[in-house]
Amino acid sequence: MNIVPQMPNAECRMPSGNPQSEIRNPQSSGSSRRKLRLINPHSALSTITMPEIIRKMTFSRRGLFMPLNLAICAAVVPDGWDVEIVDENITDSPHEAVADVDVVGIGAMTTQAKRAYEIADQYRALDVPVILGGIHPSALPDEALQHASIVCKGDAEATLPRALRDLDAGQAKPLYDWTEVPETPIATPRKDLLDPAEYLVFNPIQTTRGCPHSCTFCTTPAIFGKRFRQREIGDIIDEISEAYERFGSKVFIFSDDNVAGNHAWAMELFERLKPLKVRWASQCDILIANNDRLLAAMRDSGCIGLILGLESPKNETLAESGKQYAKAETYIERIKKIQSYSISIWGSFIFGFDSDDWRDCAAAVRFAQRADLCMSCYPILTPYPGTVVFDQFRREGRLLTTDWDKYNGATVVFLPVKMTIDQLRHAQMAAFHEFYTPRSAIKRLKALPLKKNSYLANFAIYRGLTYYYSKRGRPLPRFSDFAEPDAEQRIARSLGEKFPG
Ligand code: B12
Ligand code: SF4
Repeated sequence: MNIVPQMPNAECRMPSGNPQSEIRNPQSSGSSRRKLRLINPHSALSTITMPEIIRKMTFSRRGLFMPLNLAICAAVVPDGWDVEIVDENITDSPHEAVADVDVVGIGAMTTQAKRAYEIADQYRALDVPVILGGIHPSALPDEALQHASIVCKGDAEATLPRALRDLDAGQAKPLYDWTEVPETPIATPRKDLLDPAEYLVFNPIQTTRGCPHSCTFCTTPAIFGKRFRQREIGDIIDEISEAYERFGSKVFIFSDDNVAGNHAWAMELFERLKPLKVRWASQCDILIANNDRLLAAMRDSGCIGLILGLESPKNETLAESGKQYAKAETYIERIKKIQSYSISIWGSFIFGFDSDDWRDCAAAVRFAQRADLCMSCYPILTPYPGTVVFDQFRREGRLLTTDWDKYNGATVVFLPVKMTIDQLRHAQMAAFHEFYTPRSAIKRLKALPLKKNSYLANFAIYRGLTYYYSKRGRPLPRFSDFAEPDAEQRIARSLGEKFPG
């Protein structure tokens, strides 16, 4: 896979890969209406393929989140276009390309990129124009253009309608960039094109885009801009009310990076949410703890839980990660403040920064336990294209692979500094194990008030983990393994590797 950006061609790449021919004009298919097929490529992390217990808890839904990106694309196509959405994450077999549409649009996060390119190549071979969009093609448009006729960078609202109109007129360009029309409003998705019975989360609601912070590992500022962009509050309220009327939905996920990044705007949103009497969860930065009025409005609007990107309880690591807007020593106090408003906190930590060894990973777990976090996750640092760490690791020759399937937060794709690759993987699994033991769950969640759903979720994760290790006959990972004289053997055994010699 090519990671060295190339200059885009002045002309569109052709579906057949032949740079001499023209992009097929959709109207040449004969029908007056045109048809767009939108495809969500398969990704292991979007499909529920867990032990039976988790399958039961998720009511046998096959998909985790409905593809909100494609429902938004469908909402912004110009008049004269019919749209269908194909989600490979809920189908029994992989999508087969058929030339029965005028244009195909494919969206991809990095973990979906490889499959997105395979599907795009199949359609190009059938001479069907392909538009690639989403986070990964936006970060590496030159790579994506090797598989597509057109790449849309950033928001579909500001790119897709222009691309389709230009295609119709036979004047399509290879690249459409949302920054050319930056004030285009955030659209309301067409959820009617998808089946609610297929998804665990059918009603994600996006309220904002962009982020002014500069975390070195995060794609958001690079792709969606360093300015918060807020959606029309009336549109958010309408989308929620409609979901309630049509599907009886009362619990929502706000699919944002930082739902209350702009306190004044968030305050207004929460006030307008109060009369709806819904419950919701989202992601946020820890600076909300400075604002008691905001926290009260949040609670009263139905907020039940927030994911906070904490990354590390160590200042040196926070500095390295670019997360310098709050000092580590203020974390506990701020978390307790948010919890005092009956809002549960899920913490997200990242393992593998250059400043960290396994002891720092263990310290993050102890911190999460001390802070009574109801859930937490420990992804391995992943240098996503478009981020500062990607450029740094590439410059330093530390990128081990650009197989995008491996950019999943569970694989080490770069050379760490203070840990071996195996130590880093072992630290991640030890963290999940030790954080989710029933004893740890009881200490964090306490007996009263009974947080039934949190207990169930903690138990399901622990059960999934122990099932995984017992099925493979491997010992459960623990941080104490690192301190044993035969640490290397223990780690290798737990990772399922043969120890040399
Ligand atoms: C909800 C969420 C999840 C959910 C569901 C994800 C899903 N869609 O299946 C869950 C919890 C499962 C999840 C998991 C992960 N996530 Co996540 N997630 C999010 C979050 C917060 C919101 C996603 C969303 O709904 N966005 C709203 C939609 C509308 O935005 P969008 O997809 O970008 O689409 C817009 C444009 O990109 C474009 N577009 C998109 N597709 C197309 C297609 C065409 C044809 C066109 C023209 C345009 C276009 O138009 C859309 C509308 O403007 C984002 C943050 C974010 N800002 O998006 C992170 C984010 C997408 N996740 C991220 C990551 C890293 C992960 C994980 C790898 C984490 C982990 N270690 O496990 C996994 C991987 C999951 C997988 N599928 O492989 C990163 C992605 C980085 C990258 N380069 O891919 C993000 C950006 C977070 C971040 N700030 O870094 N995630
Ligand atoms: S990690 Fe969160 S706070 Fe940091 S830049 Fe990304 S969205 Fe903003």
